[in-house]
Amino acid sequence: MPKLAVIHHRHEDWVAALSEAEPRLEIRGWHPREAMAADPDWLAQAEALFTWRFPEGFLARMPKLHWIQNGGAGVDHLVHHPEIGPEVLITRADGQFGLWMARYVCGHLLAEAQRLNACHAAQLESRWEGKLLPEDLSGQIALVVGFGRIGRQIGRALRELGLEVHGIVRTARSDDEFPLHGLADLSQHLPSARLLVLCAPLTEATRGMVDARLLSQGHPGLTLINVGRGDQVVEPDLLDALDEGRLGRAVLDVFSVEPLAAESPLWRHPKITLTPHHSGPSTPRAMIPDLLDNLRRYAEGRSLVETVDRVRGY
Ligand code: OXD
Repeated sequence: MPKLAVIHHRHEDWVAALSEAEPRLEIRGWHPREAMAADPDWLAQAEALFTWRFPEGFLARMPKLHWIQNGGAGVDHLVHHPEIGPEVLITRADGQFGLWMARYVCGHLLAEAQRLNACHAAQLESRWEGKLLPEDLSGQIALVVGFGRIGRQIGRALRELGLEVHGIVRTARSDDEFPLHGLADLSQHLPSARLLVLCAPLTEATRGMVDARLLSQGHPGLTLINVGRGDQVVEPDLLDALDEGRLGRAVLDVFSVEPLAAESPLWRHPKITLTPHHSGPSTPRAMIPDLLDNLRRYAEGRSLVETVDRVRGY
């Protein structure tokens, strides 16, 4: 088993969970704030690091570092990190994100389609609103941008609700389950879509993809749900589109700058629902199976899974 350093704001939870799952592991953890004071001799011998973020200059303390296991799915903060040498392998883990995010997307879509706010308002006034019918989602089109494990699970859940799901990927390809279109054709599909879900990695191709040009193809019946990365949406263009009726509603879980500043106009916009980056919680319980698999592979000299292609960006 490799010596595994854990630099994480919840390092105690991760160290406890990992040691319980694999007692042979030599593991020590520190909060990112304490990392620079961590035992230098131990770190100098450690080959593997589990982290989300580490302090500047920290990797110089790990000259034997061979492998970084990211504590989440997105690796945009690591792929171009100047301190991570090309010899270091990066792996990602998405644990149960597909399930969590499918619940998130369906939950927010259904709240709207079942008119939960209007029902609640009517209830508060003891008003029987016989005409308050739910929206029929059958056959409505959902575009899911990013169709890896997470996107596919969201797609399957939406399909169960009756929607017609199309995946949007880097380049169009055939698939047994869903039509998959290239990102370059997204704007062409937008006019007929009821729902646009973003769950793609942040790369040069997806940065700023939801902008005024794309949204010019939108319409007031379109809902955007972003569980990917905030920088995939140009926030001023989004606000204009909502105000001008080129988008009906936006459900945002991720933002260019997090936590979102109190003065951001997103907080108070009547057509925005905003949540604190909670659509895919990275809990040890959900992630341990992925992490253990790779730890055992590493110990046995086998190739790791969920490795990141740093040129491609994910
Ligand atoms: C992730 C996240 O893991 O956003 O990418 O939490």
